[in-house]
Amino acid sequence: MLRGSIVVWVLLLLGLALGQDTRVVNILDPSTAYNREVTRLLIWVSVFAALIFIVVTGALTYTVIKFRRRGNEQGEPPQFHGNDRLEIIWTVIPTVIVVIIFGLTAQSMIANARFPAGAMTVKVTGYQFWWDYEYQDLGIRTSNELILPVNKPVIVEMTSEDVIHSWWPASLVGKQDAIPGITTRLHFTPEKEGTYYGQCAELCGASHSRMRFRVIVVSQEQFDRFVEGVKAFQPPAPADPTLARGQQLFNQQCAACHTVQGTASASNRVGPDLSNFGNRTTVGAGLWENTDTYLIPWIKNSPGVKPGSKMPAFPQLSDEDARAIAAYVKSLKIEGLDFEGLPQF
Ligand code: HEC
Ligand SMILES: [Cu+2]
Repeated sequence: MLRGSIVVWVLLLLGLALGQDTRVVNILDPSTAYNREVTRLLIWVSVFAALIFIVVTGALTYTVIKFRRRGNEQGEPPQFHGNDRLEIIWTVIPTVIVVIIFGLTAQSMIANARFPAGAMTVKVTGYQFWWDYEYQDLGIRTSNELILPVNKPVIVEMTSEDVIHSWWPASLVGKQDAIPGITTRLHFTPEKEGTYYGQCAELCGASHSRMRFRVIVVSQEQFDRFVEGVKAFQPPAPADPTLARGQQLFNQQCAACHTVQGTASASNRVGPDLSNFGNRTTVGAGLWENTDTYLIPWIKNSPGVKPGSKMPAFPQLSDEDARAIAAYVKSLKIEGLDFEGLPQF
């Protein structure tokens, strides 16, 4: 048993040490009011836990040393029962600690439950294994990477189209389940520009761990450009024969499931909105960098690289055709917007 648990710990530490992805889920990032409350609570709870640990292990150590068997003492030491004073003390102190922690928790919960005034509402819908975003007040849609303006409160209304998911951008706010047929809500105000790592936090199928996302927080000015760009989006006319070929293949093979705004054929919602896919920093719902290295295998064999993906494989596509399609989907972008290179949280 002991050896087993040592092995588990060593493997765990090794796994952490060798972890390729340096972005870790960090609930203590104090960049939103929500997480500052969580951090404050954690510190208080840790202080009390440390105090209890010191007192209990101290008393135990003292007792073991003081009352150990000395020399050739024989038999049981004198026995006694009950000590009212001691029992009252060890009942009252833990009760006081629990009441203090209850008060602090209630205070934080009330602070975090207050819905902000003047917030923007975004509807988040979970699908196996990706996320869709609708900015209801603005009448625009995007997928997988949620773009938000800095210092503006946002209310996230969440639901799911299949099983229960949970939307969790750890450095911004706590997790919230996305449940079919029900709307759940979260709210927060991002205070720092940057790219925030997000993860589905409710086991939802084969690619649950690969159901990630990003929240990209930009200046108000950049956000306005993004909104204008999405509203006015028209796919660019193919600039060369490769792009023309890509567009043609896309309309034949892919338009049945995806939306590309401004096209008649691609207006479907089985998969993510690809209207501004060229501006995405990731492919596969936050999984890989959005480069040909990952995009081309994705297009040819999505379930092969992301088990359980509802996007079918296209084994009939030649390498050249897959490259042409990749070039086309990457050409779908709002010019003058670049979300790469922001600080990462
Ligand atoms: C049967 C519906 C369907 C068809 C056909 C389809 N897709 Fe998809 N596509 C999806 C789904 C569903 C996802 C989300 C998969 C996931 O992340 O789990 C997706 C995801 C994607 C993504 C990643 C988007 C992101 O933000 O990460 C790209 C790019 C993409 N598809 C391109 C294509 C191309 C190109 C074709 C044609 C060769 C195509 N799709 C055909 C359903 C489809
Ligand atoms: Cu999920």
